[in-house]
Amino acid sequence: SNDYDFSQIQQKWQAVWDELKPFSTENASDTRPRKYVLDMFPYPSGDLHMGHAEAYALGDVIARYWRQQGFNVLHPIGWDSFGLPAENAAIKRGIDPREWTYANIEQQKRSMKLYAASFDWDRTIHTSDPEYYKWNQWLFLKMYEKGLAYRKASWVNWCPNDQTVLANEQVVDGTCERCGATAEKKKLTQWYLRITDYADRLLDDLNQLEGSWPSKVLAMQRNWIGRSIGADVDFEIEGRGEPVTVFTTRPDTLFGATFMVVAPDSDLAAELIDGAEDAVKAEFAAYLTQVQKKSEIDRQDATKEKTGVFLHRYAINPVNGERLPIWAADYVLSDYGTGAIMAVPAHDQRDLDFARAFGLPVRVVVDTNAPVTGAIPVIETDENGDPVLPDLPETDPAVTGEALGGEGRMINSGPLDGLSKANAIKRIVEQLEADGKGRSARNYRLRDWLISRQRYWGTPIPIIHGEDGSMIPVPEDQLPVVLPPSEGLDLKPKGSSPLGAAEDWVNVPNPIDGTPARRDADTMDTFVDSSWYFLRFLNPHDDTQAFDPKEAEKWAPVDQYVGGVTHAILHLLYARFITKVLYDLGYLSFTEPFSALLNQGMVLMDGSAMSKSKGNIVQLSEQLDKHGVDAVRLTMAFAGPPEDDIDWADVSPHSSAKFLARAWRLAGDVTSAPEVEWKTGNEALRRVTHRFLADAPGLIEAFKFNVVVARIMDLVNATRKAIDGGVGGADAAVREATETVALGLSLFAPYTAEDMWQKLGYEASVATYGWRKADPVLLVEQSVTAVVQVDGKVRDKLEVSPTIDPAELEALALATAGAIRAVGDREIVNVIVRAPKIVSIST
Ligand code: ANZ
Repeated sequence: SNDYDFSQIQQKWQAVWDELKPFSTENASDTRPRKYVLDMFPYPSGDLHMGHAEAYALGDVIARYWRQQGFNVLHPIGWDSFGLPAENAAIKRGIDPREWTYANIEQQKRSMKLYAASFDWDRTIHTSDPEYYKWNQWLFLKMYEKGLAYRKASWVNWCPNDQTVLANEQVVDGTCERCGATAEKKKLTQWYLRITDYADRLLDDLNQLEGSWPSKVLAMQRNWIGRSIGADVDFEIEGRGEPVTVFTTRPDTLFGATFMVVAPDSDLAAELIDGAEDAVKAEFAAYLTQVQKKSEIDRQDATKEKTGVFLHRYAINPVNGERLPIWAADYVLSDYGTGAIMAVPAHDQRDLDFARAFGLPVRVVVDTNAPVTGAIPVIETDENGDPVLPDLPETDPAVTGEALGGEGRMINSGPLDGLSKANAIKRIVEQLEADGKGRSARNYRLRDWLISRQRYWGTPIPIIHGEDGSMIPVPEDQLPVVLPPSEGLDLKPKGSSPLGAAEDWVNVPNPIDGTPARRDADTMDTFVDSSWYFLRFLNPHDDTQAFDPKEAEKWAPVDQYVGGVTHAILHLLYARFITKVLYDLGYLSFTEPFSALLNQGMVLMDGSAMSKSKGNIVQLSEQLDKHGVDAVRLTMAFAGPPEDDIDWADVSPHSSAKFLARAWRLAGDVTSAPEVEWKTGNEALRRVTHRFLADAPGLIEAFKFNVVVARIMDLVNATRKAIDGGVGGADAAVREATETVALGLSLFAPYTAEDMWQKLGYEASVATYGWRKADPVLLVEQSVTAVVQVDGKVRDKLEVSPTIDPAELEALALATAGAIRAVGDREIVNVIVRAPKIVSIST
C-alpha cells in the first residue's frame, strides 16, 4: 500500500532484525577496521525516558555511520544495576531489589529494541549479576595487593536520610546528590582507593584528550584534581619535640606570618590542647562540637564570620625566630595539605578576616604599589621643582580589610627585600631546603576514593576480618562472594550494613587458620562497577577473566563515548583512574579509556528540566505511540547541535513523521529496477544526490547531525520534484536519489529506511549495505556567480561557467543592465577581469 503506517513497519522490522542480528559483532575472522562506539549504560530505574531517547538516538547515529563506512563496529549496551535507586524503591515496595531491578531491565530492554538502537544484543551485561561483580571483587583484590585499596578511620560525608556514606563527589552544595538531604560528617572506618597516587597522571594525561573531549569537561576534571604548587615549611613548636609542617602556595610571604592555624578536627589540635588549662580545653571542646555540625562547604564559605579558639601554644617562624600564637579555626580543613597553615593576614583574605576578628597583627611583606616590570614612573613636579605625590588610596589591609593579593616587590622580608614574587619563592625555598626546614611541595584537591557503602544492593567487599583484627583477602578461587538473599534482612538504612545481620553469610572460618572470622559487610560504591564496564563488553561471557587483554588490544580504548555531562567528573575520573591501574598491572596497553567524548544536551520542556514536581514530564512511550520511533529519533537529531539542550515544546515530532512519510512514498514511486544504469539518469538530480553523498560523512563526523537531516530533506524535495515534474519515476536518477535518501535516513530513522530499501528491491539490511562514493565529475559546479563592480561597488551578478573565457566574461559584464546604469555617460577608463568571479570596471 502507499500509506505510511509506522507501527506496522516497526513490527515488521523488529522481527527481522531479531532474526538477522545485523549488529552483532563477530570479531574472530573479521578483517575490517574496528570502531568501538559506547553509550553510557543506564540505571534500570523505571522505563526509558526522553533523556535516554536522546542519548541513544545520537549514539546510534555514530555507530550506524561507522558501520556504513565499512567498519566493524562494537556498540554494546548493559545495565548499571546495583545501587541506591533500586534499593530504595525495593524497600518502599517491600520486595527484593533483584525483582525490581531485573523487571526494569526487561522493560528497558524491550523499549530499546523498539527504539531500534543498533546494539549487539549478545553482549548485554548487568553489573548486579554475580558473573559481573565477581570481577569488581577481583579488581579490588588486585588493588589491595598493590596497596591501592586500604582502610582508614576518618571523617566522612554522611547522608542522614539514606544512612550511607557519600563520596566528596556525591555531596552537591552541601547536600546528598541523590536525595537532597543536608550532608553531615561522621567518623567511620572505611575502604578507600588510592586515586591520589594518580593525581598527576590524571591531570597531565588530560592534555592527550584536548580537542576530542569537550573543553568544559577537561576543565571540570582539572579543577576537581586541583593541583597547587607551593612548599611545605616546618615550624618548631614550643614544648613539642616534633615540628609542625604547613603547606603554603606563598612561601614568599613567610616573613608576613603572624600566627598559625590548625584544623580543630585534626589530631594535631587534639594533641596541642592536651596540656592546656581546663577552661581552654572546655572552650575548645565546645568549639569542636560546633565545627563537626558544619559541612565543608560552610567551612569554606568566605562570607561566614570567622570563628576559632586560641590554643595557648606557640610556633617559631623558621626564618626570623618570631613566636606565632597557634589557633584552631574551622576555615582550615583537616584533610587538605597538612591541616595546619601559617597565617599571612596581609596577603590572604581568610587570614585577614580572622586577624581582624581576633585582633591579631597584620604585616605587609609585598609592596603591591611597586612596579615589578616596565618603565620607571615619571614623577610630576610643581613650579618649585618639588615632586607632586599623587593621592594614593589607602591600601593597608588592617585598615581596608582587603588583603593584598597582587604582584609587587618584597618588603619587611630580610634577604627577600626587593625581589619579585617568583624570585622570592625560588630564593626562600632554596634557603629552607638548605636549612632542612622546608621543601617544595604539591597538593591536590582530589581525595582518595571512598568506596565503602553500608547498603545491601552492591558488590560485597572480598575481605575477611580475623578475630585478631587481621584482614584476609578472600582467595581468588573463592570469588565471587555472592550477596546473600535479602529475605529476612532489614534493608532500611541504619548506618551499618544490612549484610552484618546475615549470620550464615557473614560468619566464615578464617581462610588462614580456620578460626572464627567475619566477612566485611560493606558493599562497594557502584562507581566501581562502571569504572571498567567498557572492558567487560569485549568478552562478557568469559568466566575465567574480567576481560581479555587481547580483545582490549583489538577494540579498546573506546573510539567514541556518548553520554550526559552529569558524568563529567565522577564516572569519567574513576574510569580513567582504573584504566591507569590496569595499565600499571600489565593488563592494558593504553592509559586513557575514552578517546573521544560527546556530551549530549538535556531534553527540556518549556525551558526547564522535566521533573515530577514540576509536572512537566513528557512520557517517551506516549511520544513513540503517537509519532512513531523514527519520528522521535529524527526529531532528536534534527533539533540542533547534539550538545545543545532540546526543548520538547519547541520541536515537532509531528512534522518529522510527515517528512518520513514523504520520503517513504518516494520508494513507491520508483519504477526502475535496481540494475538500472545510473549514468542514464537526469543530471541535475544526480548532482544533488552526489553533493549529498560527498558532504554527509564529514558532517556526521563533525556531529552536525541536524545539518545532515536538513540535507536529506532537500534531497527528498528534489526527488519529488523530478518525479512529478517530468523526469518521472522510471528515471535512473530518481532511483539513485531515493536509494541515497534511504541510506542517509538509515542513520536516523532505521525502520523507514529499511522499509524503503525493501520497496526498492533490496534485501535487509540497509544498515549494513555501506555508503556510496560520490562521483567527482558530478561535483564540479556547473556555474559560478561572477560579480560586476563599477568603481568598487557591486552593480550586477552573472551566472557563468567556471571555465569561461575572460574576454567573453568582460563582454557579458559590460552588457549587464546594472553596469550600463552605473556607468551612465561617463567614460570607461579601465576593466580588470578575474575570471570567473569578478569584473571590475573603473570610470
Ligand atoms: C600562606 C599564604 C599566604 C597562603 C598568602 C595563601 C596566600 P590552594 O591554592 O587551595 O592549594 N591552606 C593550606 N592548607 C589549608 C587547609 N588545610 N585549609 C585551609 N587552607 C589551607 O591554597 C593553598 C593555601 O591555602 C595555602 O597557602 C594556605 O594559605 C591555605 F598570601 O599559606 B597559604
